[in-house]
Amino acid sequence: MKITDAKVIICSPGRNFVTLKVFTDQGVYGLGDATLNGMEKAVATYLEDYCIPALIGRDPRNIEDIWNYFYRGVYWRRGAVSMTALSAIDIALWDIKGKMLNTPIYNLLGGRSREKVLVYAHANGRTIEETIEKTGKECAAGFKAIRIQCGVPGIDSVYGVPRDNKAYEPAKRGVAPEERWDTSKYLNFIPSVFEKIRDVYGDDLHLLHDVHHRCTPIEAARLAKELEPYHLFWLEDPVSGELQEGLRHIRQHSTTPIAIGEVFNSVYDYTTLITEQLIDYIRMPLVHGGGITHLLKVAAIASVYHINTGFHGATDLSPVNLAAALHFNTAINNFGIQEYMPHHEIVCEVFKTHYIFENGFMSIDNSPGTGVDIDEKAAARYPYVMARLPVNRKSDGTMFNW
Ligand code: EZ4
Ligand code: CO
Repeated sequence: MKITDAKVIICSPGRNFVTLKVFTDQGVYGLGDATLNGMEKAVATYLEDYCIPALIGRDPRNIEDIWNYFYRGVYWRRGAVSMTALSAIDIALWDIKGKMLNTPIYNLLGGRSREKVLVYAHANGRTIEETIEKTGKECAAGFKAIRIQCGVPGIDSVYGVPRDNKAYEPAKRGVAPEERWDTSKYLNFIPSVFEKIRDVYGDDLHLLHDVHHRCTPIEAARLAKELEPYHLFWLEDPVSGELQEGLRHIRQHSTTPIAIGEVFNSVYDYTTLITEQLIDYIRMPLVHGGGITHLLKVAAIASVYHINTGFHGATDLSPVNLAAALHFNTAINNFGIQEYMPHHEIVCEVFKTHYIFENGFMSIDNSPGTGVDIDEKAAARYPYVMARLPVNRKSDGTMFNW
């Protein structure tokens, strides 16, 4: 069996997605997600100019070898752009294998470990009142776990909290906007949000919070400690994590569970964090972390240290990634939770999926491979739109040294 060709499809049904389609001489093709928010074209170029020419002619059944060819065989290893490209190749190859064997990917990963996959929703309010209201809406929709973000008095623009009450979308059209951030205002305010949410919704609901890397280790330690009474499911990306040892500060001061790594892209970003048990959840998603092949290894190492997965799953990760993640989450033992934000409804015109959300959980059927297909004619109706994630400065204009 041989790979005969591959192509990159960029479309923007509401937001940009990059999809890799790998063709074989058996008529079967595979799809991989290659979306890296704000850097879409860099990944597309790396795939088109560097990876695809080297992919053609290889046997798509040899996923492990192809993974190592594009990781270890490349002189300049790692990095978000190349790891996203490699993830897309890997997911497409697992899709092909599933289709060739007429079986869903979860079956290739050891079969079912669970009936359904716990997911969490987002409640993003500009004020505490709005956050309470949005949390109520997600509870009514059936969610058992909700990520709570809130505007902060005195800060104009809080990452991920829409100012205009529109859909969640941290990327803005055009060149990256510059925003101002004030960590002390944020730290003084956030515990009061969780106090009110617990007052209104009680103790059963799982609550999560995302710091988006906006603290130093000692600031993050203070936040984790002050949020302790509200029993968070996790505190996410409390620091950037580039300095893995920095997480020791947080652990020394608090029992709030820590999730990290939606911007990581290899197991080597995690080694100290895992082996010193400095975290509780792995955030690195399939689409940016080297695909199923690499995350299987990361999850296996994490499992030895009682660490679970909690993959990134915002709307800028395509339905191809979500489907692959649901297979992965269905199969592995140390799954924790999956982030889930429903895609804009026009995304369904382009991507045809086989997963459902029901009463707080998601499940995927036994369609072969990932179970996702792409309608290329529909994709062509939504051309690429330039959009970038914001840059933040302190209130006096200094760049942060997070
Ligand atoms: O900032 O997906 O946990 N979710 C997040 C997301 C990410 C965006 C980046 O593209 O932090 O909002
Ligand atoms: Co996050």
